[in-house]
Amino acid sequence: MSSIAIKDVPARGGNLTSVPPLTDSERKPVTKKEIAADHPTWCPGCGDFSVLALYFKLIEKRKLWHEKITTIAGIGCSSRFPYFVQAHGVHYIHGRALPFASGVSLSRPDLHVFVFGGDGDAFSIGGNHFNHTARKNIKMTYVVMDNWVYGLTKKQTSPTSPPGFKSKTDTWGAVDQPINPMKQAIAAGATFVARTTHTNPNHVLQMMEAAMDHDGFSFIECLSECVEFYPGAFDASNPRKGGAFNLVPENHDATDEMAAYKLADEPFPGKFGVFYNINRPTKNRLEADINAKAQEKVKGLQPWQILQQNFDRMK
Ligand SMILES: Cc1ncc(C[n+]2csc(CCOP(=O)(O)OP(=O)(O)O)c2C)c(N)n1
Ligand code: SF4
Ligand SMILES: [Mg+2]
Repeated sequence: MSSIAIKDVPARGGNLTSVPPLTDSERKPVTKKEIAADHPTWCPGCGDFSVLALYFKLIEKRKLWHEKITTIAGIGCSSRFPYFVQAHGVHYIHGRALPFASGVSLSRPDLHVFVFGGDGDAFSIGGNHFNHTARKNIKMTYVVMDNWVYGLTKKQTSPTSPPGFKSKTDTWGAVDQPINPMKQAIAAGATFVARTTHTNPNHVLQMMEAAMDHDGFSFIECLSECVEFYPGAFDASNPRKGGAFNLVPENHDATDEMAAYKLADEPFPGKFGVFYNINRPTKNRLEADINAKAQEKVKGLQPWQILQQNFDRMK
């Protein structure tokens, strides 16, 4: 992560104070080279590399300006994401990326906030935040890089690990019923719910773009293999490993909640694509409306006069 250095601020000539900045059409779009960190510290072959590469592709394709790129994460291997994007970003507290991102989203309507993280970060310690951010429909895109394991802490059972998975916390094999991220997201109130896998780059990019264009809380479960602690977990979804990558059928009605549940209930490898996509007013818009109405009432008053009025009312 870095703040914008003076050299990055687009300006004509060297005098930043007297020369007007370039207009959007005069500026050169940001390139991957400018925002990619030197060496992501993931293990060679980790699925997270491909998600990062596609995020860069998205930034280039959608011509996002440097100062508009906002990448937020919690803690985990996948959550190291913002370190590798040389733009505004936060590597926040474990499981707390969404509350932080909510604040950014609600206060900066000019940004589209991207949050990246793992299955543990999203559904264990961050489980409650996931549910509440989804139901509030706060505008952002949340990509959960699901590897069915805690990678950073070296192989503990995660909430998405399948029964029987042997880990440091379940040496005889996991016994708990795993979370189904897609069902969880739909039930919590997410208004855009999609599923993809790191082994299909075009599809990941397609899902990220659709999520970014959604006005609300958009959630993507992206299978992302941990080659160190759960190798081969997703082979059954990878045609190159003899598996099957099947798209959501064209006739699927993504506004039909029950149809979305049905897709989410299919056994692995299931389907890939947009399961659920509806329009519901965002918290961003509802709060902006309240603020606009309140401001209309106090039109013409200085901030101190508004404060005085409030104090007077309390007397
Ligand atoms: C409050 C707190 N509790 C526990 C930890 C230890 N911890 C760090 S990452 C992690 C889980 C990471 O798993 P996941 O979110 O699936 O990410 P991955 O590493 O698999 O990408 C845990 C338990 C922590 N850093 N902070
Ligand atoms: S431990 Fe697993 S998730 Fe973490 S960087 Fe290595 S391969 Fe990726
Ligand atoms: Mg994980």
